Amino acid sequence: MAKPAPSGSTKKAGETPKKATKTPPEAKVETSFAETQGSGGETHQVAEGDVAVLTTQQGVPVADDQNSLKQGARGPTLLEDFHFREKIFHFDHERIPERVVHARGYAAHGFFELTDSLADVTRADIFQRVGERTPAFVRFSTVAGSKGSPDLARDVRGFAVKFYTKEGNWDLVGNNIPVFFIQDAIKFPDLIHAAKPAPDRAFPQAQTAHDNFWDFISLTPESMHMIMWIMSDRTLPRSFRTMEGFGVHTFRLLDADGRSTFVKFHWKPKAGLQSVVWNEAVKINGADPDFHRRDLWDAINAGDFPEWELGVQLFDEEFANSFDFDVLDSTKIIPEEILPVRIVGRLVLDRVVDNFFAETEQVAFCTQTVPPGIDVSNDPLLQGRNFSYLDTQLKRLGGPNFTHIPINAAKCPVSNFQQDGHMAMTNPKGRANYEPNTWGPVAGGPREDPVKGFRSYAAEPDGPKLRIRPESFADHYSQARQFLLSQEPIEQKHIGDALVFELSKVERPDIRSRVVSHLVNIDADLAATVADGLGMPVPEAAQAARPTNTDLAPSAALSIVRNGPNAFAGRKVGILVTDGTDAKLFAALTAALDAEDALFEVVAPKIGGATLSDGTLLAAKQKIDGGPSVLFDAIAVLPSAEGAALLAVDAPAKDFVTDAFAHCKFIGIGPKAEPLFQKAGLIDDLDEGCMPLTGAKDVASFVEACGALRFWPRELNVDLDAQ
Ligand code: HDD
Repeated sequence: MAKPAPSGSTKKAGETPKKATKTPPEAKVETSFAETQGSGGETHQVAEGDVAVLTTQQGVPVADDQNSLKQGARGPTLLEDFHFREKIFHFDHERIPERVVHARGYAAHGFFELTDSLADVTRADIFQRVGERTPAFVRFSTVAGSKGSPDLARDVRGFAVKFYTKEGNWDLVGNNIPVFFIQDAIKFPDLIHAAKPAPDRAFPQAQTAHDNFWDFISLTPESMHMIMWIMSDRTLPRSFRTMEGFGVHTFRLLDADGRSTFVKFHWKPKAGLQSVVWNEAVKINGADPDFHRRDLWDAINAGDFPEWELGVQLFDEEFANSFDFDVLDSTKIIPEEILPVRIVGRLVLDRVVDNFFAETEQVAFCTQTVPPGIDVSNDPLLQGRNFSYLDTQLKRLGGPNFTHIPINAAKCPVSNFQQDGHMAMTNPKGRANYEPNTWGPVAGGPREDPVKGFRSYAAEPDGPKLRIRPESFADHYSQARQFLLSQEPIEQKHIGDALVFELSKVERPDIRSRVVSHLVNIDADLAATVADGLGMPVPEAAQAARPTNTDLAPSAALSIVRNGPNAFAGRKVGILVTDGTDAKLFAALTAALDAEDALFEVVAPKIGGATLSDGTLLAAKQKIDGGPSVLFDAIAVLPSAEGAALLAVDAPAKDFVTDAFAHCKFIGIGPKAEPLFQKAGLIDDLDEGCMPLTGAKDVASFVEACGALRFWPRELNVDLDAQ
């Protein structure tokens, strides 16, 4: 008879994670809605063992929620049925407009902890006291897709952080890429219209591989630096946990005397940078369209709290004027090698939301929400955003009181004379709703505080009123080239591949050609590779407003591969087992993964699991058809001899190994697995990334090798374009 089942699911056979330094996660108790939610937002306590009575929104107990009120058993439904009407009315109004961009997103709560005081340059309260924690809420998103689009679209990721500081909220509304497509906000509607589905046919969804997008891009040379970033694997993150974040614009920090220091904000993931490959992304979207949100949910609930360091690049007017590019131009970076990033704090996400709509959907970020000591710059993209975000919340959340929604409300005192409006939730008592006044115990409050209050930087106006793009914004190619040359060869190859793929979906040859004409200004080799991939001649270089500066030094900080973790912690192995799998080998592998703080999922022909060689019944997390290898960072294939013979004729099992091979993953091969690799056509191609797993020694080498995340040399053997 089978022994009791160890869990075959994630996180070390279901145990609490070993990361002992972390606070154990609060268990997420699955409850029914009605038991926890009061209509006024308060919690209604229900005595243990009791079930709450179902009520209408007005609190009237409901006797029958199965049948509408009818005239006779088979008669028409009556208008008088207020319970039915209220229920349907509320359902009909459940949806609010999705965000016009960044509609698909996922969020979590956490805190920011200051590790290095910035009191020397800013009076912002959040940056004063080392060790102090400030509550934070972070929403990650894709840009172009609608709310239900898949997570692994090739797209920029939003990285929006709301800090609930003691002197008001601060929204740092950034992306996972430090530059942007356009320099002036007036072009934002055009950019987004071009990227989103075409208005006549309403496709394609959540992708840029179409004529409209590349038409706009080919006519917008300022986008070229961003194009290099979005064609890189930065737009295919493995997880929200493995991507950087950037404030993008130059902001200002202000000290108590109003002195200004320019600042650029960076988020650096503790888990290291990691992306997936394009073919894998396409398949993940089918296998698990919620791949990123599931990953965040699972990691936080397992106590493996995602963490980022906050870094700042600080500089003054003199540096700004000496820098080759305009610091107000959002299509440019300041390389870390020129201006180091100073780490000043950490962001930890340690709590999932209770209700997706209330928190993730209703959270409203606004770039202009800054506390005293932080200010905006004249970057024309940021200036435009400062209008757009407030405006969009009115449309999306329905009124000016979106700041009363708990997720948006400041966690410090709020007092002013603004009143009423739709859904006003925090309503002051008393008579005076104007200022100045002489009512109240202390006449006239609340009053301004000239010392504590927010003050803008006293910038001097910069000349006549004009619609003009400054000369200092005119270089469109130099940093695009610098980014490209900062990549490892495999990363450069992926950029070329992505351009060929995207432009192959563009139907008009003149648009393809115009895009490649810009690539000529970036790098002749890249232009030649892409032209060859498209089967077209290399066109003349596009006319450049400024010639490309080919002397910019590459920056190691821009490569994903060079900034990986070199460890397998937090990553996941898919272990394929069958009846008769060697129990000792399975135990050795899972123990080694445990020791590495890595995860695993058991994949088996049947979801009920497999009976191991010692008679243990091992539950499966995935049936083989539902758990393809694209869901894992590496795979181990440990069937018994009989099991391997069965798997060898099973298409999903063959896909499991061929996909892992094609995606350059490390593959652990159990002693009896050969028939599967034989039938899958891989047996003659196995390389050093395909490692035998026979005993403890092999297992240790395999887990160690997995720390490199991918065996990149293989890609040259599995890609026709590379041969
Ligand atoms: Fe934006 C949402 C990031 C340029 C107008 N943007 C939005 C979100 C992020 C960004 C992360 C989602 C916030 C959330 O999770 O709720 N946007 C950026 C970055 C930009 C940028 C990093 C360039 C540096 N955006 C930009 C411009 C405009 C907008 C130039 C308009 C002039 N963005 C919006 C918006 C959104 C938005 C329409 C849609 C939903 C929302 O604001 O709350 O106002």
